[in-house]
Amino acid sequence: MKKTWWKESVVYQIYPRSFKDTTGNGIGDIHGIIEKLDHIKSLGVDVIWLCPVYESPNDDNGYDISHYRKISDDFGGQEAFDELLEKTHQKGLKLVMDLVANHTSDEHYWFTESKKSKSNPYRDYYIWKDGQNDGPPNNWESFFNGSTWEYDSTTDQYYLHYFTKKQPDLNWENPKVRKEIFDVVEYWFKKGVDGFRMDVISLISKPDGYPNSEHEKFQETIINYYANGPKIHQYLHEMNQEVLSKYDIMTVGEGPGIDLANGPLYVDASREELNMVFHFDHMFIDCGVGGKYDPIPIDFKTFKTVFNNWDKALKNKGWGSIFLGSHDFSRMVSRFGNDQEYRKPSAKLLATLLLTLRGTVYVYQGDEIGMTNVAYDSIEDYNDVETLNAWKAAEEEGQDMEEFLHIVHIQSRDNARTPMQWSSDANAGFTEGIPWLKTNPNHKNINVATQENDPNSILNYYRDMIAFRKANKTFVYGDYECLDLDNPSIYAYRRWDKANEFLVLHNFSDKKIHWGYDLNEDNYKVLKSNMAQGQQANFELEAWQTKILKRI
Ligand code: TEU
Repeated sequence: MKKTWWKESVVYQIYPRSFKDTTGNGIGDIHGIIEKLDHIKSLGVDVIWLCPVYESPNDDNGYDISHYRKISDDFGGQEAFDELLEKTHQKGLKLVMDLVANHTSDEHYWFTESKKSKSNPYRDYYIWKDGQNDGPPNNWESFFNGSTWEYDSTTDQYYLHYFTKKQPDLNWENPKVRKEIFDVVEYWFKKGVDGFRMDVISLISKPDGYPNSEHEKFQETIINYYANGPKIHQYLHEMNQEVLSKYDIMTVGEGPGIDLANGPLYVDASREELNMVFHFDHMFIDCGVGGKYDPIPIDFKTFKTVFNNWDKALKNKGWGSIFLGSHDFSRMVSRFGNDQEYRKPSAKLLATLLLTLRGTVYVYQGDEIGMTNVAYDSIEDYNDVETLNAWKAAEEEGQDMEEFLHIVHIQSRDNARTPMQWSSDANAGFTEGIPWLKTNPNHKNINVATQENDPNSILNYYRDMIAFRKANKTFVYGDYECLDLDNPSIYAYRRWDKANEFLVLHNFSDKKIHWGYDLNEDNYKVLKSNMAQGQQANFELEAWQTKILKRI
């Protein structure tokens, strides 16, 4: 396995809108990130990934870009960005941006031109089709509810949008579009940016003929029609050859429909496409037949199996990404841990899981202090377009809306977008104005300032665990094997290389357990745990205890 900086990196993901506001307008900004660079550096991470900061009408909070080369004034504009890039590098950190190239904003110049006439030079930058029987070209549904087709009377045609109607999909078939995007990528590399996270990159190649979906489950429509289209690997290889391979940068492609079978194709180094991908196998684990807003309990064995299968699929073929949260999902401690009685140990347990698996580790802002989901009393307090559209659809279907509000509490993307909790002050020290999204009331207890001075805080545990991973490369490159897969409460695995062998035990339950596996506990020594050790046997675990043991 070839060693590289990005394989050994821990990446810190920032959702700029919610990170730190320095102007008092209630919206986080780039100067806020600059102000908090010491916090980021103090974690021991290597790379910052910034969610989109480009000019955007913000229909989907920046995932609808109206200018790929302009930094939004809401965030401080180009000057602020240049300063951030410089200061990030001065601190020995790298900066990765978000490339949203499956679609643009409908306010992007290419689209406003494209709309004008069938003969406009930008017409083929997007996907325009005639309707069928007085309706859209086919029965496809968008990620955020409703048809993927929007009618435009100017030319009496429909355009495709997998997300909102303000996010028209680009036509990657058109070589001019590909060239434009490659140029954008190169533009930022020349400025010194260290890589890209590529938004829904799995969706850029559309299926031949745009056939109707014959599947009822949305997830199946994604897999069978939207994702991994016939030319996806051709396009990515082309991007690699045209730009990516010429710079020492990192790439991580995000996308629905990336699975065990096709995942390795994206990241197999010999194919020269991307470095890593984010798959969603563990993130959609609680989606019922009706999708995300029809949640089902997480099956623990399935959860473990996802990590096992991916490690195996990528072994010797590519490199993985390890993450448990992002701006698109509820908070990891609320989802995979216990955010009530066991919030502190379970947040630390999940940190240990992240930092002891094979793959590049991604930590989402706020997870380093164990931020939790929020539960606003009214839908009025929610902002996320996915949540609001799901709400509208549920209303139209006549669902019990009190019950649906409860589902929103569990699943809304806004759970991860509440302002970063810096202190117990008003608005968590995030803004001196009115925050664009209400602060979680628990910021009085859960915040950076309080945890800073507590040696046993989640924050200090992250610092310690990140340093531990860096000091023990076995956790980066070493082999991985899961033990006792059927155990309903314990996630146990070995990590080893020629020099070392470690055993990691996590108790994902509210009960004390003595792990009765056929291994001699005396052959191990406990190196780390998320709680103080009393007179415990090596394989004994309190509720939500995690232990890293070394084979002696
Ligand atoms: O997300 C892609 C994606 O698959 C999401 O729509 C996901 O299904 C959903 O968020 C789960 O709740 C990316 C971005 O991360 C997301 O923020 C954007 O809204 C989306 O693409 C469109 O650009």
